[in-house]
Amino acid sequence: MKNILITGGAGFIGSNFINQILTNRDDWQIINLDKLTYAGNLENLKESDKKSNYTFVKGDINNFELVEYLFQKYKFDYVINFAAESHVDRSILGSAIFYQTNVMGTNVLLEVAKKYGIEKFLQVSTDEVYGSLGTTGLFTESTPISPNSPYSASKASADMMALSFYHTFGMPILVTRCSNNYGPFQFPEKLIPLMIINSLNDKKLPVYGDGLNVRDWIYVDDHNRAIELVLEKGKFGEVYNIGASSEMPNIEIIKMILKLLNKSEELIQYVKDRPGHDRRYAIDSSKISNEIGWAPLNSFENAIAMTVEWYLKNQAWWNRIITGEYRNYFNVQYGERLI
Ligand code: NAD
Ligand code: TDX
Repeated sequence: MKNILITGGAGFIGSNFINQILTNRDDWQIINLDKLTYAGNLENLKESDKKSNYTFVKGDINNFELVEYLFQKYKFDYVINFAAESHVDRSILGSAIFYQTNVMGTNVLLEVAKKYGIEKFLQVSTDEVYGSLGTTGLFTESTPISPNSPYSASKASADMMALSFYHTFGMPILVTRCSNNYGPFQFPEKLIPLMIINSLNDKKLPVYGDGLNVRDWIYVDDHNRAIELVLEKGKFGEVYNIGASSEMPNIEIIKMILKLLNKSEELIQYVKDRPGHDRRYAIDSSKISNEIGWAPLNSFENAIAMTVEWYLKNQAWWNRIITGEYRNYFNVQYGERLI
């Protein structure tokens, strides 16, 4: 049995990761440490919570004493750090919390892991640390780091810091840099869920700038399988890019969603561009594919249809987010389990 600290496991990618792992294996004891910011939703973990090898802890990765207490109690073998402020637009409105959580919080996890020892520490980073591409080319692991938003600059700091703990202290650090994810349980501030939900509510679809910014999309389960494999087979001190070679301009995705929902393109509304809006991201995943044997299993065409279907079937889930009711879930379910 391995004891694993997962941080930010009540968010979109982390909750999918936990649900997937606990369905597929029983040799991991998972402790999920999550602050439950606006982006954390314990309803995502309803099924996992029934499992005896899963424990939720409400808390902040910045809380050194709490993190230390958890390391003493559970003697973690692995740490997977998903916890972050993750939305670029919010980082433009206010950057302080991005540095607090993404940089300082990661530092706390690294320092405590250094103090108590750890078998593996995986830092979940992003392709946004590479900055923006022109019309051609791909991000490889040796593309220079050149983040453009307060969000991506904070993620770049965190992953550089994690790598510095490998070089300076010999810690067993792994870093993954993935492209844009989509799938179930994504908070409806991000492009795909926002466009699905607005379409269903016949609300306007705000397209930033000319709608021709390109992102490289990956289904969340493919990202999470890659994380599991990197944890198993990755080389310490190395970075692994993760992407599904699925580049698309935003407007194309929006039109695809409208078509799947049988809604009119008249809902599209071009709005003022995001300041500093990166033009294009595209990932070269040949390293993880050659060295670790990972490849995505889902095509964009199938997985976007599955995702639209999921939001159609789970209107109650996103309605509780829109009304704010999801914030009560912790008090109802977990009040007595606060430490
Ligand atoms: P998310 O915003 O949906 O979830 C973040 C989670 O972290 C939430 O549950 C939140 O409550 C928790 N959290 C925030 N601050 C915390 C703190 N101080 N202490 C403890 N928990 C805290 O994010 P996501 O989309 O699931 O992204 C997860 C990770 O993957 C992030 O590190 C993000 O940078 C990275 N990433 C995301 C994408 C993407 O497309 N969403 C792509 C590549 C990498
Ligand atoms: O209303 C919108 N209209 C719009 O045109 C929103 C929310 C977004 N967009 C555009 C901006 C981007 O070009 O769509 C694209 C995708 O936007 P987001 O969903 O905000 O994602 P992005 O900024 O690309 O960042 C995401 O991918 C990398 C995640 O939020 C990050 O956490 C991850 O690291």
